[in-house]
Order: sequence, then C-alpha cells, then structure tokens
Amino acid sequence: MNQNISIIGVPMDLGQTRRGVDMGPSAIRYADVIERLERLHIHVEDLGDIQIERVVEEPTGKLRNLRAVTFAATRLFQVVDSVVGHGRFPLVLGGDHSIAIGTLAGVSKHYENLGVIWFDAHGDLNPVEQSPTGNIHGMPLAASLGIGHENLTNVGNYSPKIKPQNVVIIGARDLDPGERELIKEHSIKVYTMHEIDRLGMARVMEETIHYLKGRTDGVHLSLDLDALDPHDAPGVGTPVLGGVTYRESHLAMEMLAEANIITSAEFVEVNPILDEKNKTAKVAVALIGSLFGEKLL
Ligand code: B3U
Ligand code: MN
Ligand code: MN
Repeated sequence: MNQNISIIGVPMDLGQTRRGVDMGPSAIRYADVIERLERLHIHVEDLGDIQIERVVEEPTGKLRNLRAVTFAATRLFQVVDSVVGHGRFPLVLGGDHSIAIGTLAGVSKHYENLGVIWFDAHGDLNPVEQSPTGNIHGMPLAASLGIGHENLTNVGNYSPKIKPQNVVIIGARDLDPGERELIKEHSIKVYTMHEIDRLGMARVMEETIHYLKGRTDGVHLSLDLDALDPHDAPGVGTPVLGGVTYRESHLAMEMLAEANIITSAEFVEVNPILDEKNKTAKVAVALIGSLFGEKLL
C-alpha cells in the first residue's frame, strides 16, 4: 500500500436533498482520521477542503444542481489528478456520492484499466431519464461508465472513466429498475446482500480480489457509509435496512489491506446532523484504519 496519503475534503451536499452531508469531512477529521493513520506510520498531508460554489442553476430538466455539482467535480478532478501524478494516495472525504465523478476522473487518467469497488446499498447507476429523484448522487457510477448528462460524463475532458467489467458492487439492496437493466446489459458484477448472506463476506471479498487482480492495474474503493446497516452507521441520508455489519465491513477492509490492491479511496455520505454522537464518522475512521493495515493483534 502507498504510505503517502493526501486527504481531500469535499463538503458537497448538492447531489441530494438532505442538508448536513457537507459537514462529513469535518466530522471525519474530528474523529481523528489523521492521528489514526499516523499511528500506522503513514505520512499524511491534509489538503483541506475543495471549495463548493452555490452557483445560480439554469433549468436543466431533471438534474438537481447540475452546474454546481459539475463545478465541484472539475475542481476535485484537478486536485486528485495532481495527487496521483505526484505518486501519492488520494483519500477523499465526502460529501455526498456525486463527488465520485470528480475522484474517478482524476484517478482513472493514470490507469489503463482502473478497477472500482463500489461499496453501497445503492447502485448509483441511474441513467438521467430513469432516475426516480433527479439526485446526482444516484448517478456517479453511471456517469463514470459514460452514461448520463455530458457535463457529468465528460469531467476531465474524457469519457468513459471505467469499463463495466472492471466494476464490482458490494452491499446493494435498493436498486431502481433502470439500474437493474444497466447491470444486466453490461454484465456488471454485483454482490447484493443476498450473496453476502449466502456466501459470507470472506468469500465475497476473496472472489472480488481474485476477479479484479486479474484484469486491473489499480483499484479505487468508493465506500458509501450507507452500505453498512443503519444500526452501525445511522448518520447517512438514505439509510436502508438489512445492510453490511460493522464486523463484515471491517473484514472487507482487512482483506483489501492484505491483498494490497487499493490505489485510491473515498468515504462518502457521512451526515453528522443525522448521526448519533458522530458514530458514523467514527466508523468511517475505523474502516480507514483497517484499510491501511490496522490489525487486531
Ligand atoms: N436510487 C435512488 C436513491 C439513492 C441513490 N443513492 C442514494 N440514494 N444514496 C436515487 O435517487 O437515484
Ligand atoms: Mn452511493
Ligand atoms: Mn448509497
């Protein structure tokens, strides 16, 4: 694992409608993410937060806050591009999941075959027309595959960022009809909660690691805290019952650390206003610790 991390905060809440997720980066810093990583003898630089502009929106049909989300994604793209270009590991703290559009634009430029692990209760694969909400945080994986409004697909002036066969979704349990179609059409690998229940997280991660190792030259982890069960991660905008447990999510991170395949990561959707005493931010920090090699013994 790259031992030089650059932290980038993205206080973005315009990809959805519940305020408060813009405070996610502060909450995660407050939960001592830097100290946790430094204890593992990792060199951490904190680049602070990307500035989010609340611009005047043109009427753009269904897409909520398209201009502001695109602006932020472009800024994030530039910072992440530079971090990866300097050989450092970008650790992006959200913010709602729309920010993944900018992260992936910045990372993927540096890889021929970037793999993506999308740890999420949702698919975030909504083509614009089929989105039930118009919220861009339900679209970043689609946009990164080149599907959606061109402002979103073309951040960084190239598209697509990733190939469907290099994506693994883990933890899904709330997929919209358009997302199901897309998953089938592109044969995207998905471990829903059904497979996690049946196979166990250990086997799911073994298969995921084996699958991605053979076909990718880098792997981005995009972790939406709502993949976890709301009991363990209550501070998220769209909680869905029946999620990944605290222990299962740690096992997943520990196995990724052991396999040494992750080259960039983001932790998103922490909403301190909806949280219980910063619990979800603390979970995020604990998962980051495990991802970077923290062990129980
Ligand atoms: N799929 C729904 C709901 C949703 C997506 N991502 C989150 N919620 N966090 C949508 O709005 O596209
Ligand atoms: Mn998500
Ligand atoms: Mn989600």
